[in-house]
Amino acid sequence: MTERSAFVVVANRLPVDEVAAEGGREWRRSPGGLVTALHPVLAAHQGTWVGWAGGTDAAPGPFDVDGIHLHPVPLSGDELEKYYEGQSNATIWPLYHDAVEPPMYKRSWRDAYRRVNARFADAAAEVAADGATVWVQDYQLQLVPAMLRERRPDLRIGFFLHIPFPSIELFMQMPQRVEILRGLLGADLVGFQQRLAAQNFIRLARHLLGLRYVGQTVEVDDRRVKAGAFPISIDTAEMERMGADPEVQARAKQIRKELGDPKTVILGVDRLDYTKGIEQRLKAFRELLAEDFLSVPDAVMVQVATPSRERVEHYQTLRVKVEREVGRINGEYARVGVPAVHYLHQSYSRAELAALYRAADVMMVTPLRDGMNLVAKEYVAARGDLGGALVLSEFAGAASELKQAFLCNPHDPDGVKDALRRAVTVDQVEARRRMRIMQRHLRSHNVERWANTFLTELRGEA
Ligand code: ADQ
Repeated sequence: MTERSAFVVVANRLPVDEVAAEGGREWRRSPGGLVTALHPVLAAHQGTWVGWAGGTDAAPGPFDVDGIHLHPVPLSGDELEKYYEGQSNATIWPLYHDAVEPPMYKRSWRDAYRRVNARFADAAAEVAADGATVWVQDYQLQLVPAMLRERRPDLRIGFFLHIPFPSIELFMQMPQRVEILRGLLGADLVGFQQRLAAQNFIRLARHLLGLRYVGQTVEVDDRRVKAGAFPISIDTAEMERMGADPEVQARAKQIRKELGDPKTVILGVDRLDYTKGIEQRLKAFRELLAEDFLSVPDAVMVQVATPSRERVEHYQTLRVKVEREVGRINGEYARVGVPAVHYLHQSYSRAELAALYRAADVMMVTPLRDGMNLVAKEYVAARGDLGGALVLSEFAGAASELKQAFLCNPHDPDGVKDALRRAVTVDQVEARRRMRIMQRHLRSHNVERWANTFLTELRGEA
């Protein structure tokens, strides 16, 4: 029998990657804030992480990495297509991001989503010790809390949604709406990035199921379900260290040199996703070039767009649109050997990202809607030199905290241009003042605090 844990994390992916090693392949902990934040809690409680290991061959049996038990959940090729690419990323993802692309609804996707969620619930029920705390993560697993409660009423169950939670009007489109809402209400505590999202959720419970609520607490049968805002953050100290690393700084210098030592380097770093506002940002850059406010080679833009969800149709269309816009800008404004936009459809190491952050005079984070956006926070934390300026969309969760950024409405092209103009021309004293305030905030509001606040509240100790 598997060893049972007093603390269990359930997430779509396990926090490990399979890499080539001496004598074959081995599992390594993947970089990322969530696992960094949860690692100490998991290690202290003999914790288990339940999730998909990647791949559609038979899943490996349970194994340990860095003192954490990992419990793989298998997915078939058909389930990957219907549960993950379909229901999670072509129905729920667009709907929860203000339907900036039309959500697609399919019965077979919903069925797969239900089946896979049940498998995750079974796995969590199997590994959780009596009275254990289980923390379920994100939109792929919204049915798990209720399914798990049915199997194991003794557990303390938390759920955190990393993406926005939509308004009632939008949520009501979903054919599976009652099932999803009931799924979430299986938790004792449901956490969101933003206060507004928590309010949407509470009002929805009344609207759709006629449930009573008092403050942030919904009454469900004889239980109380609490909703609240727990804005996620980054491992601030790690990013500060990376930004201060002499090798990273040397690399930043080299990047600027390779770009032709321009006066202004403008940077975008995102997963290639239609919620991130990449086209809007490119358009603002193009128009400022057209107006001669910026000119090549004095100003260049670097857009890193990590490949993402490449088998989902919306993502294929987006890639074509972004690459067409990059081609258009370079066609009009580049010269031989001097591109206007450097477009990189690649993944990078944390150190290379930190070097890019250090090399950029202006960082553009312009999502049409984003739960939080960690790139904005990483950029600020990497700038121990107090250099650089951040242009940030009001529609990113991060905007409620990083108020000293140059905020803009990404749906308004003139607004984006204006913010970019102000960020390019801000005087140094003012820019440094803004950076300093945002850095101070991130030092105290790091990902460790996020995890602790949620877990304290979940255990009823708050
Ligand atoms: P994402 O939509 O993935 O996350 P974000 O918060 O920006 O968005 O996180 C992306 C992460 O990937 C960052 O840590 C970034 O450094 C990294 N990354 C981006 N491009 C990369 C590249 N080319 N190479 C390597 N790494 C790269 C979802 C929600 C967000 C929410 C997070 C966490 O959509 O709103 O902030 O979860 O809750």
